Amino acid sequence: MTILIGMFDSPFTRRVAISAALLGVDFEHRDWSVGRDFDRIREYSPLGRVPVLVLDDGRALCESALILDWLDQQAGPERALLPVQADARLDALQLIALATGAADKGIHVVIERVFRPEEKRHAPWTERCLVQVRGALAELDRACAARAGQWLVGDAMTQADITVACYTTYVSEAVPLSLDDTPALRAHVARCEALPVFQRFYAPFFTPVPAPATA
Ligand SMILES: N[C@@H](CCC(=O)N[C@@H](CS)C(=O)NCC(=O)O)C(=O)O
Repeated sequence: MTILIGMFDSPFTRRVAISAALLGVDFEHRDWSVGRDFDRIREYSPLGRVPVLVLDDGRALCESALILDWLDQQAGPERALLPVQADARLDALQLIALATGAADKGIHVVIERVFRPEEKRHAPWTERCLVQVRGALAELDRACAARAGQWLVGDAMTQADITVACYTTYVSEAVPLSLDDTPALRAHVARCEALPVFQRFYAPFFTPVPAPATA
């Protein structure tokens, strides 16, 4: 049985779990923390990050974009969550890139808070990251406003909706950051988060405990 390693407060793990469920790919879940279970995770991925998807043949995929691609390959082009048609694919990838950038920069802010003692935090760096997060969210807000009440790309839910929702929820809870300035994005994310599959694979942000590597 395919194994998914990672906690669902990780937006990267979460988008994989939601996508797998939507595509009907079963997995066993290992609810391992990147703090407490760091060494155990590194037995599967040298990066010590989650998600990791361990396939039946023992291969361990260690990047959510790669795992999503594998899931889409299992499902085939008709059911794939990333659109196949060129324009739709580009639109979806652009939204995913913006949401990914927001999550990446949001994580920088979280790391400053969680891993650095207060006297070692560098406020200009945090401010810069927040400008970048807000810029990406504002662009996503415009995209959501243009598609109000609809899925972001085409007539059905795509990976753009899943990733935008998972990553925006993460940023708003973990940074934390209000979505009041991005009401269309907030509404779109709320619509996704209300779906049973999003609720099933959700855990509130859990502050990781930094753990040094043993080797
Ligand atoms: N680009 C990677 C990012 C994975 C990632 O950064 N995961 C976080 C969990 S939210 C992690 O494992 N952090 C621990 C670390 O980097 O040491 C992906 O999409 O899979």
